[in-house]
Amino acid sequence: MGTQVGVGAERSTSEIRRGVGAAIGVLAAGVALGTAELISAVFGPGSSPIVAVGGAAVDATPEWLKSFAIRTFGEHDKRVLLIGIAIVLGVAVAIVGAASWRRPRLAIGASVVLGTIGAAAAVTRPANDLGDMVPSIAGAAAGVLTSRLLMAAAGIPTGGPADTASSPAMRSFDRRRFLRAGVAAAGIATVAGGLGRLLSSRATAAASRATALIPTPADIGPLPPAGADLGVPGVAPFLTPNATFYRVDTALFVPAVDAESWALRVHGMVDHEIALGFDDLLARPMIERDITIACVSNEVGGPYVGNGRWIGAPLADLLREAGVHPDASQIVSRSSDGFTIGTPTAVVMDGRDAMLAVSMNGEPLPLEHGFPVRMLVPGLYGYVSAMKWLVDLELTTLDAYDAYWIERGWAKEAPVKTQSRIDTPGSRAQLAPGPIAVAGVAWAQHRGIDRVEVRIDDGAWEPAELGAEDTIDTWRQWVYRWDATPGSHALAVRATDGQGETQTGETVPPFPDGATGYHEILVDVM
Ligand SMILES: Nc1nc2c(c(=O)[nH]1)N[C@H]1C(S)=C(S)[C@@H](COP(=O)(O)O)O[C@H]1N2
Ligand SMILES: [Mo]
Repeated sequence: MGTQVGVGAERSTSEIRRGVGAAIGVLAAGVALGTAELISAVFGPGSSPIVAVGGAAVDATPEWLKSFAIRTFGEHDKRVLLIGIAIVLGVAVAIVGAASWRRPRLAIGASVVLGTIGAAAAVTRPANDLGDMVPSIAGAAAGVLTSRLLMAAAGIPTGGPADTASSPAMRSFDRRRFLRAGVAAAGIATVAGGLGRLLSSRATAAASRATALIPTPADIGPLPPAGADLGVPGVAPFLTPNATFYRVDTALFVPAVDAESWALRVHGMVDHEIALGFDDLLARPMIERDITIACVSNEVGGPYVGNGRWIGAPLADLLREAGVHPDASQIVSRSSDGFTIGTPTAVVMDGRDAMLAVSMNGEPLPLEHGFPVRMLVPGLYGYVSAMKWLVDLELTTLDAYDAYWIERGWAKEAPVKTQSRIDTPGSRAQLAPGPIAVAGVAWAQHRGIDRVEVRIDDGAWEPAELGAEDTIDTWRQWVYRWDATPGSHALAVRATDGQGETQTGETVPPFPDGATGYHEILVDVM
């Protein structure tokens, strides 16, 4: 049982009643706004009563007050306005809540008034229409419902006129019960509001992506040659479609960055800091290249590797303009959500096609793959090169800073290890005897693939046929025409890179600098 406050404790009771009533008003308003934010994610960011009333307030503010606000609060002026609105609203609903002991219908009246203000602001904002009233109306309804439930939990009579006419004494105030209900309401308000903000920022980023320009490259790299794709069913296509491209990142929610407000800062050990916006980046000469990227966490035979055609600005040129100090051995990149990657400067400057990419396979970068701008450095694992949602580049030394995964024990420098994968037949496949196409992909970015061999059981390594080479920065398909004989068989593959190094058969796990070992599968032929 919770703490019971008897009807007799008159003095303190009236104070508690007012406090409880005020809390109910604030909580109900919180749930109302949270609900409205969540629903505004469906109707568009402009339908949020907070955004609409805020916008209307800005428009209604006389010029002298606006310039006073900008003078006084600078770039925080909008935040000050929102805080002001929140305080006014909070005081109003607290007063209404405190009065609702005597006049329980007041909560409904207040909800109607506030909902109407929100709906009126939303529907009259430029570019809005009738549908934009829905979040405010739904929010008001949620506010009424919440205040009713909390009043019931607090023991406030919410019944008809007979009830209100009688003494509004606190029949039995169960403090624990009310606290539970209050915490639940606060939780709902926070989760709904947070989710609503999240969804609408995602909608803003998606809208930005939908209108983002794809620059015309000044330098178009080789197109995948005919024969890069061997056309064997079941093998990863030579260019990986965006929809099936692997995704690896620490982001719980895909960061929502819009191109219009995107900015990149290049700073640290440079002669001149550089700040550039998305249009500035697009105005730079662009290159278009096929580049295969891979994740260090990929197990032998795993899926975390893909090949895309990317358009971007050469990173080395930008760094030369910034004037990188000779001892600045590390480029630390940061994303909008605070993730960090460290890349050796020497690798980026050695002539390879390191770029700030804006386009992936003919489209603006998908949100999941780093819209609007990501970094790519052919030949390095993603965690030391491929920063998505990039917003900051800082030149420093390798000793001075450990990025996110380095702090967690992964290797500081991580060139991609030569690997090969059997895509078909699948592991444990049941096959008919006769000709079988054993096929897959092999990669050793920035060294290229010169040879792929297949071994059946304890037999000799037999050469596979290779797809035509695109560049040394891309993977190659391979196929081995096998005449399958009845029985269970182990099939293994190995690749040799462009420098004549054959991948090692020694099996090591991905930690700390990439897995090695042969991809081997078992099949049954019968
Ligand atoms: N912002 C950010 N960028 C990131 C990561 C991340 O967690 N956050 N992960 C990196 C890792 S480990 C890899 S393998 C690649 C994967 O890129 P993809 O998801 O586009 O395939 O992104 C890299 N860039
Ligand atoms: Mo990765």
